[in-house]
Amino acid sequence: MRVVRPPHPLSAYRRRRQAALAALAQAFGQPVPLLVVGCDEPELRRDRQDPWFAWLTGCQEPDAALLLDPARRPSDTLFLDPGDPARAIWDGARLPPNEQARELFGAGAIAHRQTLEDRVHLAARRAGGVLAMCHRSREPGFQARAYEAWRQRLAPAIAVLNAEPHLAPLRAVKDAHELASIRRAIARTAAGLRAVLREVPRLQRESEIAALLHFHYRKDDYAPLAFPPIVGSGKQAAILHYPHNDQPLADGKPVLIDSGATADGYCADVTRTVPRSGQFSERRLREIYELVLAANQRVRQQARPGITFDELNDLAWKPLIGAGYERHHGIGHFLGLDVHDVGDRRQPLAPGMVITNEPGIYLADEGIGVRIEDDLLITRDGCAELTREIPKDLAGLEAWMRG
Ligand SMILES: [Mn+2]
Repeated sequence: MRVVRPPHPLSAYRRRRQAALAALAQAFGQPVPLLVVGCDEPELRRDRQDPWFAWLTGCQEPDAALLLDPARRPSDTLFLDPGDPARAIWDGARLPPNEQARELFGAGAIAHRQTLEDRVHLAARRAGGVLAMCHRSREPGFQARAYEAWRQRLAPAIAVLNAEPHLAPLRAVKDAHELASIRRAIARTAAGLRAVLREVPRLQRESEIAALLHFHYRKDDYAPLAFPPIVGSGKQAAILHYPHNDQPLADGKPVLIDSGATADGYCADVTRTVPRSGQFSERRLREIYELVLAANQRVRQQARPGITFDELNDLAWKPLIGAGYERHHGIGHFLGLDVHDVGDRRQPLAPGMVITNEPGIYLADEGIGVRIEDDLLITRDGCAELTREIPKDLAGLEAWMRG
C-alpha cells in the first residue's frame, strides 16, 4: 500500500479546518457545514490535488472528500473511496477508510465515500438547509465544477453557498509550514535554472530548454511543475502565455523563461530573460532590460503590509508608460498552492502573503520580450525576496550562463 503522508504537521491542517468553520459562521451569521471534494483519479494524474482539499487535509488519495459539520463532535470527517479491488492491479491499492487512515491524516472521523451524500444532507438539514462549498469565479477549476454538480444534485432542498470569498483571506496568509514548502519549490527552481541557463548558449531550440526544466524540476520526486514552462525566443518572448516552446532560438535575441517547480503542492513562479549568446551585448536589449529591472526593484522596495496591488501597479508601470511603453498585464498575483493563488487583490497586503513581482516590456516587432519575475513574502515591515538566489542583474545572469 502506498502511503503518502500530509506534508505539514497534522496540527496545521486541524487549525486550518477550525479557522474555516469559524470564518463561515462569522460570514453567514450561523454555523454552516463545509464540503470540499478531492480530485478523482484521472484529474489527479492530469494535474494535482485540488488546492482547497490539499490545504485542509494534505490528502493525496483519489475520490476523497472532507465534510466539516459544526453541529457534530468531532466536526471533521474525511471520506475515502477504497475503489474497486479489481482495479488495484492497474492503479495500485487505495487507502481504505479505517483507523490507520484516520490517524495518518489526523481527521476527527473517517468514513466510506459512499456515505458522503447522506451525511451532507444530514449536516445541511441541521444547519437549516444550507451547505458551503468553494466556487472560484476567477480561473474556475475542479472545485468550481464540483460546486456546480453538487448544487444541482442538492437543489432545491439545500442551498449551496460560496465559501470561497470567506476562506480565501485565510489561505492568502501562509503559515510557517506553507512558507517552508514555497521556499523548497523556489530552491528547486533556482537549482534547475542554474543548471539550464548555462546550457542555453549551446542549445538550438526552445523545446530543449523547456525539456531540461522539466527534468530538473521533477527529478527528485516527480513533483509536477507549477505550470507548463513558457520558453519564448525573440518575438515569441512577447507572447505573454506562449504555450508552444517549439521554435529555434534566434541569434542575438533574448529568451524569456517563465517557469516554476512545486514542493508539497506549493508553487514557485520565476521569470528570467537572458540573451541567447550568454552576453547582454545588444544595446537595445540592455536598455529595455534595465527599465524592466528598475520597475522590478521599485516594487520590491515598496512591497509591504498596507500597500495594495493598485499602488504597486502604479509604481511599476507609470515610469514605463511615461517612457512610451505599454502596460500589458498586472504587476503580479498571489502565489501558493495555486500559481494564481486565492486572495483579494483589492485588499491591502498583509504579513504572510506571498506575491509575484513581474514587470515586463514586450516589443513583438523588434523580437524583444523582457519580463523579470520574483516571488515576494510580505513581512512585518516590508518584504523578503524569496527568489534572490537567482540573479537578475546583467553581470549575475551572465555569470550563471558561463556556468
Ligand atoms: Mn507569475
